[in-house]
Amino acid sequence: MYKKCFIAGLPSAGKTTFLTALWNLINHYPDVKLKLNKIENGQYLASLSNKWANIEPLERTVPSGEQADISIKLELPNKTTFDLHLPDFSGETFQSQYEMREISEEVMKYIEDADAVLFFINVNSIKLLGLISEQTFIHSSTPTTNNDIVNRNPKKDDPIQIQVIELLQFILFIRKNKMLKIGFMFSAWDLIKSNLNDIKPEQFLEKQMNMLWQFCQSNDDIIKYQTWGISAQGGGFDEKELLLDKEYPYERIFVEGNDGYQGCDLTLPIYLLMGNME
Ligand SMILES: Nc1nc2c(ncn2[C@@H]2O[C@H](COP(=O)(O)OP(=O)(O)OP(=O)(O)O)[C@@H](O)[C@H]2O)c(=O)[nH]1
Ligand SMILES: [Mg+2]
Repeated sequence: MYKKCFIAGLPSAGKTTFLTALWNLINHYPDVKLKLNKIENGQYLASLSNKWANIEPLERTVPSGEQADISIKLELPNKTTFDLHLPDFSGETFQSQYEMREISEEVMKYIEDADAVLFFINVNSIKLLGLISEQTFIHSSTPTTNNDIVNRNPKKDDPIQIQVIELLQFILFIRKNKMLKIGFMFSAWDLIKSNLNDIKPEQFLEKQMNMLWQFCQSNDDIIKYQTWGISAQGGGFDEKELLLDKEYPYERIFVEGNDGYQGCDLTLPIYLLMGNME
């Protein structure tokens, strides 16, 4: 059996950190849903794994350093094995698709064939909403000048959820509206735990990214989605000492589902998203 996960996300969405943590976890932790059977080309993730274990920043994935096809042989609970293909694309690849309407044939092919999409969104890139009464407004009498409009920088100025919706529309278009299974992976979830402790990933989508939530609801004939809170690094670099105290690096990983699951199994979202493999 052969399965393909498409990993999408804007720059700094947490894609490479997830893949590196996943690699470390399946190599060292026996109690995962999908167990490691054999790695075909693990060089890339193995080389990042040390940095991750020592809480050192990973380098940005630049387009020339993309790993289009990482292949891992995994074992299902019923012992059958399958090859999981995952790419580590650069966030710039997705942003140029958003901004320039350009996409490489390689990425297009991956999108067409994918069994599921893991869409990474760094919660740190989302401005948390509050009540209108809590906001401080600056009332300006100066009308917006033409210059402001001309200087709009879509990558920087457009809200993340607008960019995500646009990218999802591209993906649906490329797949000719074939049913799309999406896992929204809210990365740096440790920041949410320390700020909005009891919010579940599904509520985060509905409350903090309401337009994206509505987009998914109104397209439920072609989109099936799940939401996950993911802390693949375990915390920020300012918490390094605390994180290094753990006996095994994988103990820092934190995954939260909507059904109450809280643990370190990064393979669980992949397993549940793929569905019907056994
Ligand atoms: N606090 C916290 N920060 C995280 C976590 N995971 C990733 N980050 C931070 O998020 C930033 C981006 O992470 P990457 O994994 O490099 O993101 P990427 O999606 O691969 O980005 P590109 O390679 O630019 O496309 C880094 O500064 C990470 O340290 C986490 O679990 N917690
Ligand atoms: Mg990366």
